[in-house]
Amino acid sequence: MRNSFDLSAYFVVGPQDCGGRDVADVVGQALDGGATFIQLRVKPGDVADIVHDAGRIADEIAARKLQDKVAFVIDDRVDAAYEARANGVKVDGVHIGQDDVSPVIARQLLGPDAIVGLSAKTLAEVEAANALPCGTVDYLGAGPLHETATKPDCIVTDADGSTHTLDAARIDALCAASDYPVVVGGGVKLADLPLLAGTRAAGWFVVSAIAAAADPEEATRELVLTWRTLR
Ligand code: TZP
Ligand code: MG
Repeated sequence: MRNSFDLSAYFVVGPQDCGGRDVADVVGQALDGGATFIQLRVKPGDVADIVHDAGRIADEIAARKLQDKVAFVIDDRVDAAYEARANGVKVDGVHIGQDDVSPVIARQLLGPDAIVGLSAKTLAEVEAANALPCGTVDYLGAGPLHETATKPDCIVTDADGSTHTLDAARIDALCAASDYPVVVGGGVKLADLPLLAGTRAAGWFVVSAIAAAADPEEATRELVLTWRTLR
């Protein structure tokens, strides 16, 4: 059976985001603060490095007995997720972008029990995700709420070439159109949670609000408790 998952407090992180701190330690702190979903996003990364870090992050999750509560996926690299799972590392699945391997191939490679997340930031991308074979995709990731130095190329481009970030109305339009839960991120900080909580988003995702915080555990706890109060 596919693990159920909680998108409400979704932490995306790789070694490049941790200011010289160990990525598995930072994930451990985020877990102690209440993160509900972890994505390992290594830029750049080769399979061996990703599988190594994935094993250490899976150990942090297991040490807290959170394997059935906190989902753990790898960004982009279906090959690394496949290899990790083949080596007995508890990776639940992948999060893929529009330019990565197709979600259908990811599903075929990882099997029916894996979690497959897909980035989709326009109505056209949401509708294309809806049209995929049933059971291909589990959730969508949308952004950015704000332009962000963590992923400078993340911006929504309309058919006429104009670019924009998301706002509450656009988020609600994506959520209403989507057959899947939608998690929203990109420049999200504590102060954005009231706006997000007023939308139909299933949760928020962040990199720097946790990874670059002086105290990642406390930063996560503040986000999680604030979200719980708002929802
Ligand atoms: N996908 C869309 S924006 C983004 C990703 C991975 C980066 C978000 O990083 P931050 O630091 O929370 O703005
Ligand atoms: Mg990607």
